[in-house]
Amino acid sequence: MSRLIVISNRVAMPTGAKSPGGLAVGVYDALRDSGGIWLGWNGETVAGHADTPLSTTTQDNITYATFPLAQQEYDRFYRGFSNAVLWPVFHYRPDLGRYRRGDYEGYLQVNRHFAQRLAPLLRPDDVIWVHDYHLLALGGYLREMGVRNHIGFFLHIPFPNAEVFKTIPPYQALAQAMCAYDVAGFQTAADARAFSDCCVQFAGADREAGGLRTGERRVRVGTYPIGIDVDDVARMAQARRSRQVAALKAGAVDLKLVISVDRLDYSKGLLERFAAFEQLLEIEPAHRGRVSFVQLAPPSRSDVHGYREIRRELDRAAGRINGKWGELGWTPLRYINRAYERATLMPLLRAAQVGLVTPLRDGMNLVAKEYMAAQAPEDPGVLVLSQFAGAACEMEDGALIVNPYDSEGMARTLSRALHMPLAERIERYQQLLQGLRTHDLAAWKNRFLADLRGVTASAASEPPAMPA
Ligand code: ADQ
Repeated sequence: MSRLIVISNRVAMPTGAKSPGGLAVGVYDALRDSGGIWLGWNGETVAGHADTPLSTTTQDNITYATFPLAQQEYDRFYRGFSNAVLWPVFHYRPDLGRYRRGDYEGYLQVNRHFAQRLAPLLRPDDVIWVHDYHLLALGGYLREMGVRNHIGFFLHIPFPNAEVFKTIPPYQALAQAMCAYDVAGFQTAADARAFSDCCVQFAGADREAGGLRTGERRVRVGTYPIGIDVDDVARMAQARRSRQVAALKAGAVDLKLVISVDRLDYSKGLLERFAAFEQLLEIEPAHRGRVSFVQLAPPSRSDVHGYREIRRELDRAAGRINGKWGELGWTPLRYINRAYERATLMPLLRAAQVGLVTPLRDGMNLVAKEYMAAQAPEDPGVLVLSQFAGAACEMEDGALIVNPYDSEGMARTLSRALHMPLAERIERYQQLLQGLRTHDLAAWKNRFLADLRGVTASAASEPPAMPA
């Protein structure tokens, strides 16, 4: 089998987290199967120009090739265009976008830099898999440098519709650059459709069976919903004694838990969720003192515009809710800005009667899947899921689907979840588990790679015109 080359903004080093999450495991398995290279930023920034040589480590047939970013690259490429333009706009929040031409130029420069680092390492039959919104233009630069390998791209976040995409000033150049990939993969059919629409409208592409054509070049456009390793989550969730679960329930054996776990991000809908929980306490006094809502939300990207503000608002809301409703022996809302090891997190998910996953927009949302896989089959909890999470496409029959903009509706659904009879919970759990197994992490990577290896490469044709 030909080697696999994975490129992502960050690389999960083998010496890193003790229990890496879904994506890192999927990529690692794929690389180990065929041998290969994982190339990306090492997470460090250096002063001046980042022309340090690649640093490489090889383990289990995989070479990890990483490099630092110069401070200016970090500011423009990562903090600027990637996280203050692409992230908000792709999550349908152009109002939070902060476009600066210099940041866009920095973004292109770093994409070109990735291509320059990668090209000398390539063998003719290597298959290249590029991940996520930081690297939309990488394929175009590789083609410009004469790389003819199969190159696939997978977007982990949503792809916005054409009217929203158009709010990014260089939208045409971005759509054109993305047509350099042989396979463009998305979490949902709606994302794949939106991408195709943008390429037709803004990059002169024509639709054809299975994807798009621009001149001689073909792009296969597909839907590859990311999944989890169900058995691994279930195994971790069953840890016999969890100190954290015991601490949460301290003294109150009958206390019911509602749990949410997210990076602290405005796209995750935390404020709306807090409001829903408060409404639940208001409309159903019986829950007071009997249900606690646990929100785990480690801060992320605190140096990016928009994140400080949401954090301040959440601090205020959490303080107000606990001040208003709390009692000496009961804290209604446990709002914790910390990341936990997966081995700690999964038993917490299992201990909660309701998993509340209500992003305003999300590519997939793996927590929704992890919550269900972590449940005890004989007494499972209930998933309350936003209609705007990619996961809703697969989980709508088993989960209770809500509109995160309707706090009152969410409160009523929370109540329904807390009162749901055991037989219905089991039926929904079984249905969801079946889906999770069919679309698990291995299926995601196998389907994507089978398509990528199987495409008839059109790389010999003209490369797209990349911005200089
Ligand atoms: P994220 O936006 O990071 O990922 P998500 O899919 O929920 O969102 O994945 C987060 C992962 O981090 C999960 O495995 C979760 O368990 C873990 N995590 C979150 N909060 C944690 C905490 N407090 N402590 C420990 N672990 C925590 C992007 C897209 C998603 C898409 C994924 C994968 O935004 O839509 O599902 O990529 O494609």
